[in-house]
Amino acid sequence: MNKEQISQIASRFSSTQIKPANTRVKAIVDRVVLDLFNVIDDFDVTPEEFWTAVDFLGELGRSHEVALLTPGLGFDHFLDLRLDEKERAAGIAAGGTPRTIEGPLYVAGAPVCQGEARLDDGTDDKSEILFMDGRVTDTQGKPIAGALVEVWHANARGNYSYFDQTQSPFNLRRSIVTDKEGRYRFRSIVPCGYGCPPEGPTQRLLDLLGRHGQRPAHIHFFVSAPGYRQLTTQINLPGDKYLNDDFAFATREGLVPEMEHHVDGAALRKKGVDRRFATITFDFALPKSIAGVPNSLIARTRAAVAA
Ligand code: MBD
Ligand code: FE
Repeated sequence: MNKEQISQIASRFSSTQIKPANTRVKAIVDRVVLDLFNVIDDFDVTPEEFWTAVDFLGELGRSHEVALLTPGLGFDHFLDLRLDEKERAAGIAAGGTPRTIEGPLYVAGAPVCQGEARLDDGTDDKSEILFMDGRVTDTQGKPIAGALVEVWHANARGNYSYFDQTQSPFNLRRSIVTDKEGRYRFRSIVPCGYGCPPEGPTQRLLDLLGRHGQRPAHIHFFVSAPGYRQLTTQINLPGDKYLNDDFAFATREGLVPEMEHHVDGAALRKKGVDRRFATITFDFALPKSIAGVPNSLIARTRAAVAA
């Protein structure tokens, strides 16, 4: 078929409207259908291949992996790049901490702590201990008291509580309110990188693309304060094999802080711990909200557990 015939077929289907449509949904669906008709024709997709793809999408949904495949195909990072672009165009102050993708594993309702928190439930006494601290400031470096730092990360196997029911509720998840100097600090364990479920549909597709499904070790944050733009970001731990080879394309300059490792007895005693620990200091800078520019908190379906 030629492009003209394909577009005639698609517009015949699109003109079957009998009542008012949502014009935006209709325009986008019409376009997606036309583009996929062209893909089928350009690649001479067989019916068997088509139905294999339909089954794949069904399995992706049943496995709750739709929002796992999207970062793997780069959609989540692409949306971030578009938000960056819109903020630049709106004249929003540079100098804020870079955003990066949320990922599919946030859970709302984590315990709220004032100034400091312990994230791990203490059951992992083998992993390196992590002490992380820093400040939330505006883009001029002025501290923001009472900012909310929501933090979540994986355990030593790369698994997240709630999705991994073997962990205690809200393990490695807390919401920390900054003190009057804008400071937060927490104790946790050093997380390991994440790998897509090896038997799942996402990894099966990645295999067909000749790709791995690994993320470097990382820690997620939502940082918010009244009058400022909400920040969704992550830090990566330096030295990870996948640091610059993240299947979800989320590593960004400015989000890889230094991490110091402490092993000597005096340092351990001073911290009151009985095994090696790492320290990270990282400040978050938030631009002010601007009237008329939508805030950056994105509405999407998220898991939530009553506190
Ligand atoms: C993760 O932990 C994650 O952060 C992303 C983006 C995708 C899968 C697992
Ligand atoms: Fe993650």
